[in-house]
Amino acid sequence: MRAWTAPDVPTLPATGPAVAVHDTATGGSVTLAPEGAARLYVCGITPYDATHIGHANTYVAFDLLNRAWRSAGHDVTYVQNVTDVDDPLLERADKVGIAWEALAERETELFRTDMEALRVLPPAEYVGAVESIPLVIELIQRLEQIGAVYRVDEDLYYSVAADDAFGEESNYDRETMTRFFAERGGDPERAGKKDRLDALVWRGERPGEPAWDSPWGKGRPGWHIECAAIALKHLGGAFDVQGGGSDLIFPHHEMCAGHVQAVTGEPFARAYSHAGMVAYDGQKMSKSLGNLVFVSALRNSDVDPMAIRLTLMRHHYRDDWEWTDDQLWKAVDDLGRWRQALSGAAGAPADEAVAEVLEALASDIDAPRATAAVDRWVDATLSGDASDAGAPAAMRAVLDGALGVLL
Ligand code: 5CA
Ligand code: ZN
Repeated sequence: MRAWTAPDVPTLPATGPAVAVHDTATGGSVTLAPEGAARLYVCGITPYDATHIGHANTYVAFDLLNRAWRSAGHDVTYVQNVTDVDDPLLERADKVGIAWEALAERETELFRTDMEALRVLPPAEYVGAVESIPLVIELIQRLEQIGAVYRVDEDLYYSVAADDAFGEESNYDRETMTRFFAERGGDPERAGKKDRLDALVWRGERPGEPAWDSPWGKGRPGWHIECAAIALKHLGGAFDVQGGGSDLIFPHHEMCAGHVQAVTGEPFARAYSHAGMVAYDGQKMSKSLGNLVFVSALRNSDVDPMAIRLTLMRHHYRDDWEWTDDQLWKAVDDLGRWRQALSGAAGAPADEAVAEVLEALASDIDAPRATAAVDRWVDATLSGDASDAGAPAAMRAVLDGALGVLL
């Protein structure tokens, strides 16, 4: 499907260092030295409601990774899915009485405009689940050939025993896995499964639900097989980073990795990177709880999207944190000062700040450190240091190109 319009990325005044990220699987830092283009997959939205600040936090985090790679001189092949058929989408469409396709299309379009406003670089491939059904069928067939899937009534399940590395992405114990599996769309109690954690890969047709032809009868894809098939097709094996929010560590990313590793025998991704959860009113911001702050609602009330972006970047992407409006208003004020410093004919020398922004982003996407370096340059400039005529232009370029803040 169509992605969104790419913002211009200016040439930076300096080249960034090699990029390292924290890897959930090993618990350590992985320096990513891609040969050729860096390959990034980030799980996309399930489009049944508008983009909220939690989503935006995750996509801005991986946008900073994308930009850090580009700053280091790499091309980036970025792939993202849209879960445009799944239980929550069908349930919502049913509740509000509109066609699920229309709901998915409307919310995907809103997401595109939100991402554009936040200056998130679009993926090279933006791929829907529905259009990927042939890929899903092909991957299930490969799993079938190695005996990794079995039938339960009209459904097909993936056997977690098929991948020797099962559990090595999340590193959770069985009890934690079972709890998250039940909370996040799994069905540990389903009778007839070989292992409580085996994951649905093909859901046979149910009355009133959309269904597509397959060798196993009409039905629709399971959730994990969708991202596994899309990533394998568009990025190949052992791509650089699989990204998403930390609520996707298990079962989603564990199962995606399992599905692909079982058939290819090579790692799904080199690193698994997870953004923290944003809370609101004391709980994780989530569509099911309804405690949401929508990006579009803020934009509709004249909030500068760059202030939303800065509010997110004041937090380390791996931290869990709670959204409050005063952080947003603080970001609005900060941007006012940044604009003022950039508008002068000269400013404080910028070399150090430029280097620190690039260094911070390359070391596990440390946006708080990067934005603090900008603050220091702004403070020095507003205190009257106008010794460098090239500084405002250099800072403007690094803000736009590396941090995605166009002022
Ligand atoms: N379509 C699937 C992924 S294949 C899905 O999880 N969709 S989603 O719409 O529920 O979430 C989209 C992304 O936003 C995921 O990476 C998810 O981890 C992230 N996310 C959801 N809620 C929050 C939150 N409160 N804070 C931070 N990230 C969140
Ligand atoms: Zn996914």
